[in-house]
Amino acid sequence: MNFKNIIEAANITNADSIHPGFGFLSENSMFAKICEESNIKFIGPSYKVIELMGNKSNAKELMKQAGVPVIPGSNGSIKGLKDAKNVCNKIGYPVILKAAAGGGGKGIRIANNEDELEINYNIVKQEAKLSFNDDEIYIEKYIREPRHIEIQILADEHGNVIHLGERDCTIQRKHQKIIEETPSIVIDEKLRNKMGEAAIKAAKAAGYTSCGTVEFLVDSEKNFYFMEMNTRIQVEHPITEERTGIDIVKSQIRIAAGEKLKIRQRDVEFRGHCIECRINAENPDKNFIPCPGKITGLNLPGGKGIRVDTAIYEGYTIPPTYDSMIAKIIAYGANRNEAISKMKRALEETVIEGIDTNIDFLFEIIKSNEFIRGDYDTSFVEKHIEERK
Ligand code: MV4
Repeated sequence: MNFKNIIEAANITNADSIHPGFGFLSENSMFAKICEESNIKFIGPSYKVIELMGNKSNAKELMKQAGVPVIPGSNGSIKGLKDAKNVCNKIGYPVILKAAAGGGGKGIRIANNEDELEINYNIVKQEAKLSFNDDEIYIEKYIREPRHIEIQILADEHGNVIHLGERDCTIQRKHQKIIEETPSIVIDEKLRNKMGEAAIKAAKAAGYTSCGTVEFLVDSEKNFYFMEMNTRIQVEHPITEERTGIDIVKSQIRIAAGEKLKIRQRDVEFRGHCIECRINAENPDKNFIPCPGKITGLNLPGGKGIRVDTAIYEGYTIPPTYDSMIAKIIAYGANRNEAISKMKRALEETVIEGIDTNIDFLFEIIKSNEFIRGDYDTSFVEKHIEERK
């Protein structure tokens, strides 16, 4: 997290660019700006776009102006409790209050009526002030049991933007994704094209470059709404790589080097089905408490259709100071059933000794009837946890 040391390391090693990964610095506009000022290419969008998308309320207003569907709500940020009440009376309850500087689930509360609005308005404002040092909030109609569908895009520095289809990231716990898949069971080709077009429109409106993700909520009637834009490569990008055959990180680096996109939208082909499971060092039986420590024994899965993205090895010690995600298992099959079978086999093959992991928990979800039917929404994991108690 030490900007100065990172820039110095880049200078000493004659690095002309920095890839920020998907960690803390990947969406830090200040870091991107310092890279630019140091003549080091930040492999990502411009710091100005990161900053613009970082304020979720402003980002939403921009998309609304550009004609991208957004969830009904306040016009930009809320000016006070009275303003909040007016907005909510207009859109109707339930509503959701969100911190403009938030995103990904921090600083959000639902209100079912005016009393709850009064309470939660102050709570969200306080939380936003404490977490982000920015108490700006906005309000939206609350959408019940949505699916979280995101569209991967690639945008070069010459105005070309393409999309690589959707990822269904609905299976989450406390706003942490656990399992992602593509294609989504709720998205057909027509809707994919429509959402892809909307994502491209969003990227163009923002003057976006590099790879990026446009997040949408999809309601039970398959209406889709822009939620926010992630200005980094994401953890779940491999499932899109496997289904399109496009190396997103390579594209990101080529774009940063000033190259034009080599592929046009009509060249993008979607093949088969891909699922990712995130392996975390945590104990699902103890409220998912992180479990750092030494890996004393390890067997990773392999074979056709299985990709494992990880850096762990036998003897490695997982430090307590980092994220608990230690590996990703990515299963590709000709169709969804095949991808599920391969994932089950891969999870069964995986052995990680010395620490607790969520592997058995992932297996339970993958083999559940709801998952197999593709019948799930954002409350699926919480319901599953309740059932196993
Ligand atoms: C919503 C919503 C329903 N209606 N907004 C959660 C994370 C943050 N990015 C926004 N989130 C939500 N926003 C409206 N207007 C429901 C959620 C939400 C959610 C979204 C995607 C995946 C899991 C979720 C779990 C709880 C709430």
